[in-house]
Amino acid sequence: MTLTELNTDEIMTPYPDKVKKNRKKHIVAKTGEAASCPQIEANTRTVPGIISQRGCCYAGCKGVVVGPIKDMITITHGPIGCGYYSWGTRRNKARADEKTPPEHLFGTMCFSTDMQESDIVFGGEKKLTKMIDEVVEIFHPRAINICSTCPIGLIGDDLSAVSKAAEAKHGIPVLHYNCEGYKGVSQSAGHHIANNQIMERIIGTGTDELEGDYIINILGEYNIGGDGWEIERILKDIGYNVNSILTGDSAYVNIKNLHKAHLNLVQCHRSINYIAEMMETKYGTPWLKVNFIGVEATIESLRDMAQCFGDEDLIARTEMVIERELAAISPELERYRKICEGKTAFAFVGGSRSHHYQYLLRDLGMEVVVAGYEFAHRDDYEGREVIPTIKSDADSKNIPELHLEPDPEMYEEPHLHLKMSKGKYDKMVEMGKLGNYDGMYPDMIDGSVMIDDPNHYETEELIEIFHPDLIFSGVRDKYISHKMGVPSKQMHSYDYSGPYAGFRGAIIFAQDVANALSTPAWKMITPPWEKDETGGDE
Ligand code: CFN
Repeated sequence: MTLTELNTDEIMTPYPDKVKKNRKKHIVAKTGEAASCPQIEANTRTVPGIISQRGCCYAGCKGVVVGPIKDMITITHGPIGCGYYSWGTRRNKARADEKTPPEHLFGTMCFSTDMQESDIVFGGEKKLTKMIDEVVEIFHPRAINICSTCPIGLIGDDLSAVSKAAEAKHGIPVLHYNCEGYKGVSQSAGHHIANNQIMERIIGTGTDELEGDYIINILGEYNIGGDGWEIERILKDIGYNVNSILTGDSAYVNIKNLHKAHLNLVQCHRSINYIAEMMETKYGTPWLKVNFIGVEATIESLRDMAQCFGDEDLIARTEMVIERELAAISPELERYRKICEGKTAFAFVGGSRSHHYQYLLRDLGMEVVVAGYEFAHRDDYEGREVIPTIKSDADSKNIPELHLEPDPEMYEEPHLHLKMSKGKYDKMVEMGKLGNYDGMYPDMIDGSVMIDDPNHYETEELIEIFHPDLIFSGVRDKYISHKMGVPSKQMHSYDYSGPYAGFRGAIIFAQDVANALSTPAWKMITPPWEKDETGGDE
């Protein structure tokens, strides 16, 4: 069934009129008739009382963007729960390398000021200062992040003053983020705050001369389950020099030199588009939207990159690596494809994966019939060309933009290292020939549904209507589908599996999906709609 046939009102029946009016704007069905995406309401406040899947501003800043920087100590200034629950759950892996020895790896540790009642009453600045002193004395980090939680904003601790004093005392950068959980409407505000601070305080401060041609950064890749390493493996093989992956397995010492790269790749646009755009303004660094989730998508992204640099050798080497990788994975992929073909799925993830994973599922012959984002903005659904900038976005109102000018000393002619002029590049993007991973709607199949900030109740209703074979979601809604007899894969942390990116990742993903689809246990569960009212089977 498609949502057009169903009529959204039917799902919304139990809602009060006001809620119904609100939620209707967040659901869009794709019909063949609509030439472009109908407007979808996004990045607005969740209706209070609704069990949303969203996280908070602190989660977006600390958990998503700055937490994974492996050689910085990130202190959660707040009650212990915020630090504890954001500790280790995202599976952003990191390891030592020639610039970052093991004693500078802090990603597996959790640092928090553990604010108590008396600190809330009398203020937590002294406690934070003491913690910084201790952390420096014990661990000697290269730099420190301090992330605020809700109560810190409410009691008004002056993080700026504490950080400045600590910098003067210890001689290392101490960055603070006013990312109190309640700011904005979701994680998205936290991404923006983190992007601004990294741009202002870290990028551009490095003086290393990076060696070689084709120097790139991969922005918006967090190395969940090792995704970044698989991407890096492929790119290095082709001949690229990867300066830094932001922020998966990244180090402060590399991020300082981000501006020395020739091209920024943007994997997750939602969490890091701000840095990509600001770097283009300040340093002239061009950026390309890519997607390394899915075999075909990976191939297209690799070809796009080679096109940008325009070097014949690089193009030839790209094709060679593609051919070799395809030969290695195709037989196994085909085996799993036989199990997966024709099956349907839901994809409910944050702000980028619900779109990116549609390519990988399509490689397996599966289609996503309902896709939802927790906190995406309208351009993630509708595409940048439809909505170039949306000034009314809830989080942009709360977060001051950094107004950057080109830096005369560091600004390079855009596309200097690329064979393609800026004009040609822009034209090719416009024609959909490069960086074509923009907006989810164009990639959805006819009769499918896009839903913004889906909640527990709507998830149940949609499962009952569409009967998907598999649901990709997070830990909060995973068990809703399990109880309904539908298997679910965590798309945030991959349920201890991964990597899923690139070529080798596709095989691991295919195996996990095929396993989930073939597990007999799911057939033994009677879904609620097949039970009578007393809870017994009909
Ligand atoms: S790794 Fe990314 S890909 S950064 Fe973002 S929007 Fe989250 S933590 Mo969970 S899986 Fe998710 Fe995206 Fe970008 Fe992850 S879809 S919700 S804030 N996300």
